[in-house]
Amino acid sequence: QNLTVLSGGMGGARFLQGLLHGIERGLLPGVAPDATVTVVANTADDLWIHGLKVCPDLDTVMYTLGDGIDLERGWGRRDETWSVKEELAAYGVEPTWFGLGDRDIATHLVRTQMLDAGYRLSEVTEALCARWRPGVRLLPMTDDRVETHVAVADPATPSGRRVVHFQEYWVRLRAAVPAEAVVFVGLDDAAPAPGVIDAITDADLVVLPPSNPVVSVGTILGVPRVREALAATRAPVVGLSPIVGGTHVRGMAEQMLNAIDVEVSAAGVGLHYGSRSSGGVLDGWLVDEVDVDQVDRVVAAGLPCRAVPLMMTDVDATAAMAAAAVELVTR
Ligand code: GDP
Ligand code: FO1
Ligand code: CA
Repeated sequence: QNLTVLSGGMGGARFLQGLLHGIERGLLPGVAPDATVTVVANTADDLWIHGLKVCPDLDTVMYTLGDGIDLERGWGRRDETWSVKEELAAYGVEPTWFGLGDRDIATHLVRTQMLDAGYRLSEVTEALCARWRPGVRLLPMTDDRVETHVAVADPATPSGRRVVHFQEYWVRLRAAVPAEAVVFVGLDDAAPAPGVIDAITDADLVVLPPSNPVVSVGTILGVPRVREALAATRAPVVGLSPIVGGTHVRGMAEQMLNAIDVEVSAAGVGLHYGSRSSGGVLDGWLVDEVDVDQVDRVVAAGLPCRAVPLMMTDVDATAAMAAAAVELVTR
């Protein structure tokens, strides 16, 4: 059996930890312990910095499942040092607001060297995973350059707006100002990376984990041909809400949903993804128990929906979420 997961960084990675735990222990109804998992990861957070190509969501999944992640930060390497960052700051080299750890820099050096030698991002990712052995097949959503940029108010400019890279919005501005618009530079011209479409059409189950619905899952859905593959696949497609009790659990999903005028609620996100029977992508949608009052609205729209505990407090809790997701669309 093949499961395919469309993932961002931290939320998707934590979900994947629980999913793999559940598969290994036979906790998912009808899913054999030897089932394989393919991850299609968002690459629109990527940025070029100090001449290096940084891929936050690919690296967060790879480091988390490869047990190299810094658990407290949720990104970058454990046991990290910051000498290069300090030296760059001493030279007054910008940007100083985005920190690359010394160990993490090795990943970006390998990636940049391979890209410069003509390898595709998917080949680079495969090479990096040969070391980290994440236990999943990790695919970038595309090998083409795509970057999320965010428009924020700026009274100093003629238009009253300024566009910044997503990382500047999130890391330097701390998403503390409203996102007036989100732009996915290059997305319309991007081709799905090798294996991405097959991973969706040949899957036995496709999961939209509790990742950011705009800048993680939304970008993957925006890669040309991905939506068609989801509409065509024989696999059930099930999603889990990243919005609990009317806001995100962490990050900036609320600001991103506001930017695209989507209601910041578990039902709002589920209906935004839409039921496959009405042109959307989902066959089932899980919301947290605190949002049980929203279930009827989702069901009334033709999308099967259940309220279950949806906080990824540990791998067993996450495995239970994965089991509920499987149950919702295969029973
Ligand atoms: P990022 O790329 O690092 O931002 O990570 P993702 O996009 O994969 O996931 C971010 C999303 O995870 C946020 O919108 C959070 O609300 C969501 N999230 C984080 N922890 C939990 C959790 O325990 N339960 C649920 N339901 N969502 C969570
Ligand atoms: N997040 C921060 O808040 N501050 C940083 O300095 C920072 C550096 C960084 C370097 C590599 C990397 O893979 C991720 C990094 N992140 C940092 C996290 C990053 O913004 C998030 O992982 C996602 O892009 C948000 O979806
Ligand atoms: Ca991300």
